[in-house]
Amino acid sequence: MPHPGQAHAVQVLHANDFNNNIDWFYARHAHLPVIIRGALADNPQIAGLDRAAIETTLHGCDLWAYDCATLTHGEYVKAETLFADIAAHRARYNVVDHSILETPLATDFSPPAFLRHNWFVGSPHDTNRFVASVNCSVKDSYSPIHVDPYGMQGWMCLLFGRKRWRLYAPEQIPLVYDMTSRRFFHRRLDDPLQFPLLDMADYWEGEIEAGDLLYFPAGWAHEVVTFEASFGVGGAIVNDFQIVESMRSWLWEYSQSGPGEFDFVDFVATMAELRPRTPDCAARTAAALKLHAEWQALPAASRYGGAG
Ligand SMILES: O=C(O)CCC(=O)C(=O)O
Ligand SMILES: [Fe+2]
Repeated sequence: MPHPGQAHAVQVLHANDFNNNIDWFYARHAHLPVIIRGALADNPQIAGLDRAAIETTLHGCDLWAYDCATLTHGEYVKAETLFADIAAHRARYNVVDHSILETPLATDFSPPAFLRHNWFVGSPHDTNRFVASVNCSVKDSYSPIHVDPYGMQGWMCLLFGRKRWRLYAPEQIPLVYDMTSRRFFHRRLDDPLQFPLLDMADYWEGEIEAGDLLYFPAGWAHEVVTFEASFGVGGAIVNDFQIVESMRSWLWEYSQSGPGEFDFVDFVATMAELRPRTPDCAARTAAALKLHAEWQALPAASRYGGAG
């Protein structure tokens, strides 16, 4: 009998537990997903917004929305259309990564202090839009298992609502991914028999509600169920603390679906020169770039899983 996967509860901490110390956060906590209570203490104007105030603030904004059952087929939707859907329990759209910079919330918002070591801020590759985004989900939205691009670390903090996250470490991915179709298992659409290793995958699971922030490390796959209409702020991070893991994840992404929108290797090299902020930055970046060089030296057929 194959061994069944282990279910773990995501650890819950309070922002005060690590005193907003970035080094302590990465040394002690950031190797696993974690839920952090009280993480918007630096953003009283944002944290203080109730549902009505959020609706008023975003009125007139076009938000980039995905299909709420698959997280595909993006299109722009008016914020008031989304809030009308929420009120009517109409499940059509899920906004998960619309840059906060394109909304009035940007003026008041700064990421939580322990998550500010982020190479996306001010990079020559125009990556500021990844730093913080708004999330607006109708009840019963379901984001199937996926890995965020560029092996980004991610976080999401809810202002209202409730979501359950299930997360898989990078080494579990082959158990929940079909190599032939190059697709992750979709819990609501796929036949589990097509994914025979599924039950062997270890995962971490946790629920967030108003005031809670969920963080996940570089390259972790995740799926999210929205139990109650939710609104929050999230963000993405690439930095030298986890640059090797990000590079490994991006190389996998590249081999499955291409390089993404910007030159990740140049991004890593230039940001490491601009901002060697941890003592191990040079060594970690060199290790990440070496992974890329070794991958590039492979014959093309191996680099792209034989698909050419
Ligand atoms: O909230 C969701 O439905 C998906 C969120 C997500 O995948 C992310 O923030 O990376
Ligand atoms: Fe995601």
